[in-house]
Amino acid sequence: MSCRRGALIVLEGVDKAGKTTQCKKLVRALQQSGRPAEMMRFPDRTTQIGQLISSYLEKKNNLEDHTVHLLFSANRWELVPLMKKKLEQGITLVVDRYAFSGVAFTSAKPDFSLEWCKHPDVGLPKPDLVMFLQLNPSVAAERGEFGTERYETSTFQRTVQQRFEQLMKDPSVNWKVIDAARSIDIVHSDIKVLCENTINMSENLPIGELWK
Ligand code: ADP
Ligand code: 2DT
Repeated sequence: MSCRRGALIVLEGVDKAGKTTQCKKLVRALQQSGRPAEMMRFPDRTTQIGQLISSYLEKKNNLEDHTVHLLFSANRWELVPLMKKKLEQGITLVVDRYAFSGVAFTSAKPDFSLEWCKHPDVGLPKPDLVMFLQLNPSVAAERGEFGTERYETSTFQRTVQQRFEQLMKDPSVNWKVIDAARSIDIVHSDIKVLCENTINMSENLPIGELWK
């Protein structure tokens, strides 16, 4: 078996920055160039924990704020064995949101510190690359109305953006900021180059541990 592992690549950013569009396009491009790649997203709403989270986001149930934070984290931990298996098989994982969204969204609520929010995710597989799709809220607004899910308001999203900016000051994470106001194709070509370099650089390195 080949000892070259796949890369763990995460896309983050506020609502409508283009994360889902770019994840799908990136996976297709990597596959077409002969590199095994799969997409994942968090929250993964298909598991039992994911279903609880999904009905919370749809405002069908109410959960206490600490509790839902821990559920989001548990939803990542429950997928860690599968993620590690795929990475070890040489599959690159392109992930739509990860622990950074977890921290940015909960810490945008009153009385939650960044430190408290990070704790449950300490030790998760560390992404080899985290791309932050940067988009001004006024440009995001032109991409359509907010939906009806929890957190989908411009005031909350502005605070989330500030929390992401705090997280991006951490040099232990390989952050790259991408200007997401450009066309889908131009953003994609930037992302693809960054990913190909990351896949080549990380294939012989062990998978790291986040925030440890
Ligand atoms: P996110 O996953 O970050 O919420 P999406 O990928 O779902 O964002 O994109 C939100 C909307 O914006 C979609 O209608 C999508 O087609 C559109 N969109 C995505 N990227 C761009 C872009 N670079 N320029 C213009 N519209 C875009
Ligand atoms: P989408 O399914 O549209 O991406 O929205 N969130 C996400 C959290 O509050 N904590 C987390 O750990 C994660 C991964 C961001 C999902 C919503 O859930 C928020 C928006």
